[in-house]
Amino acid sequence: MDVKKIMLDLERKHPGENEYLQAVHEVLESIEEVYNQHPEFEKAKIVERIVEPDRIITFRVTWVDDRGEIQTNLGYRIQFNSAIGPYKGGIRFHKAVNPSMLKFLGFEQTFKNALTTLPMGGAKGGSDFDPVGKSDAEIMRFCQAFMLELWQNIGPDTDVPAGDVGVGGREIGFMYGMYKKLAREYNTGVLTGKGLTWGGSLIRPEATGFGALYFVEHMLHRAGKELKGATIAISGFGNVAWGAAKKATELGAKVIAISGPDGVIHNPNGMTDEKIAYMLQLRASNQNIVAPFAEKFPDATFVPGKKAWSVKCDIALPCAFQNELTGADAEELLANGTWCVAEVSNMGCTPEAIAAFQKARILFAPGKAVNAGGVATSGLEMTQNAMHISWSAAEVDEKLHYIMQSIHEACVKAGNEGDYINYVKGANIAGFLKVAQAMLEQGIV
Ligand code: 2IT
Repeated sequence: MDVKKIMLDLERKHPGENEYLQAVHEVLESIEEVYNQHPEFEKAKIVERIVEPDRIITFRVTWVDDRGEIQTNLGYRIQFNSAIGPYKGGIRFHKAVNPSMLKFLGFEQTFKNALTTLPMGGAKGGSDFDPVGKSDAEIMRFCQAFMLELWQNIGPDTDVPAGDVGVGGREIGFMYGMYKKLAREYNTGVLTGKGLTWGGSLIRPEATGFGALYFVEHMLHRAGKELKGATIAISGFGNVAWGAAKKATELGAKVIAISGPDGVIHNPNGMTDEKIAYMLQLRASNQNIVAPFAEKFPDATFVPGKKAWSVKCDIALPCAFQNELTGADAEELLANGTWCVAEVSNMGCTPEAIAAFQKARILFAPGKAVNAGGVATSGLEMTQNAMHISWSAAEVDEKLHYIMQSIHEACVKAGNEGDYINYVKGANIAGFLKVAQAMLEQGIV
């Protein structure tokens, strides 16, 4: 494989798709050596095939806002790879959504899903609909209009969407309601992240954050360190940040920062149950600001315009958006003595930030390994739906534990560089080999 040549070809075919090109480059760089030891991959042109989505579905979504004005957004579903199972991945509602963003996410999802040990292919969808400032009724009408277009492309054995940024339990509920009306079937397995009274899995809301902390526990344990007493800075305050804050606090760490697009909350005394519960209220308000946290809890302070990475911490957990932690942020964290960074958001760190952490030899793990507990628990939700049963919280949590441990082991095995575990390389190689092998065995399709 000639990484340079493949990247030049892709840049020519997909000019300006920066997030997608960044995600592909990171994976190709990591797998190059292993790939070249497998002439059968080269012969079957696995790399040339794996970097392009199977198909992209694009549609117009028109809906009426509360003032009676007609609004038009763009909707997408990117069915990236179905070598190891039906397409699976979240739906993102954010004003910056475009094909490049969803292609990067679908590409990452393919390898992440392979790491989970479960049979799921990779996909991603979404819209440039901006939930900020929208009423619940507007969100419902948008979700219904979105599903009116999408429903014929999805199904429990075809493609199973879930939530992502801007899409949580409320939105999944509205989308499922419309799906059910159109399909005239009670096909719960068509979406995951559902409500607990209609096919949702216990622990799914918590799973991305919980799984991330289980992964971090394994990383720390291997390095002879522990979570108890460690200070943690978390970016974001949504569903993923909430689960991470909850489990980190339960395990004895102190969450000293959360953040939003408006600035950072310094929280020197750590989290309480009340504070953690309030994060959910902030998210549900559709305002996308974190400042009210400091009005509600006087021992916390709000610093406008600053990121979570300006706070001195032992462990940094990006939980918000891609490329939210830059090279400059990485230098600031390192100067402040941070010794572990685990991406909980997808591609949360820029390539410069990752290079800085790896050069400093601190613990660093990529999103596709750390945050895989979310989609893994979606897989467990699909299993429960297919069996028409529901497992207890303890059963799901135990399976999630086992999956995160397996992912950690796979990363250590494939990313062991002797004196350093390169978790980026480990996750990319382990995920790639599984998908590539399946593609090889299924012929040229
Ligand atoms: O990025 C992700 O893995 C998710 N947004 C969850 C996807 C899923 O299908 O549960």
